[in-house]
Amino acid sequence: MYFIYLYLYKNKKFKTIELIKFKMGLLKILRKIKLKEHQVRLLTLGLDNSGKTTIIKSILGQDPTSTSPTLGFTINTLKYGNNTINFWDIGGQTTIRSYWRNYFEETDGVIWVVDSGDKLRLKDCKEELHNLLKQEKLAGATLIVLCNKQDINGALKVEEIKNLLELESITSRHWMIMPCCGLTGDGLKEGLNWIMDDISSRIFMLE
Ligand code: G3D
Repeated sequence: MYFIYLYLYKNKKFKTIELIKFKMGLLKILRKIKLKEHQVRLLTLGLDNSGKTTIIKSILGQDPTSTSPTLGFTINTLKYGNNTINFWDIGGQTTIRSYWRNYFEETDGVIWVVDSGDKLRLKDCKEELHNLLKQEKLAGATLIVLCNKQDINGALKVEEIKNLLELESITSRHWMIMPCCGLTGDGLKEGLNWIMDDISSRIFMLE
């Protein structure tokens, strides 16, 4: 397809407007292929120790208690109705965060995991989240903030985290915030359903 495009372009068989139409048609075809394959790419991000791996394991029905720090990234696949979700679990240590951007391409949704008991690092958490949302490649991605570790005594509630992370200032994308507990799996099904519903409706709208 690309070579046909190059040939036509180089041989001046297209005017600019036709080129734009051709490009848009190409994009539509690519989107349809993606839809047909029903591949959804979700990035799981957040500060280290927030519970990203635990949450993914819980969602996948694996033992959530056997985690070790994610130093690079892992990809896990889950069948979800007609879709296949690819979860990218990326390490959150300070030294790794600058590499997050290497994984942004083609992302449909971001699961931002917050340790609701880690009050000291919430400012850091807010800054990282807002920096992330500035990334152009993530412009269309749906965001869900999961307030993890709700079982911990004194864990911050959803409303408090929403305010501390200044989520109301996010106006250019669909977002949601929900409570959860990675260890017990509470709230994860609801969170996953919400983000998948949002992504499905967005892809449908683009059709
Ligand atoms: P990360 O992938 O974000 O770095 P992990 O985080 O999934 O490795 O989890 C970090 C620690 O938090 C783990 O404890 C894990 O058991 C714990 N954790 C994750 N989710 C919950 C939760 O909902 N409640 C509680 N109480 N703890 C949770 P360890 O002790 O292995 O470091």
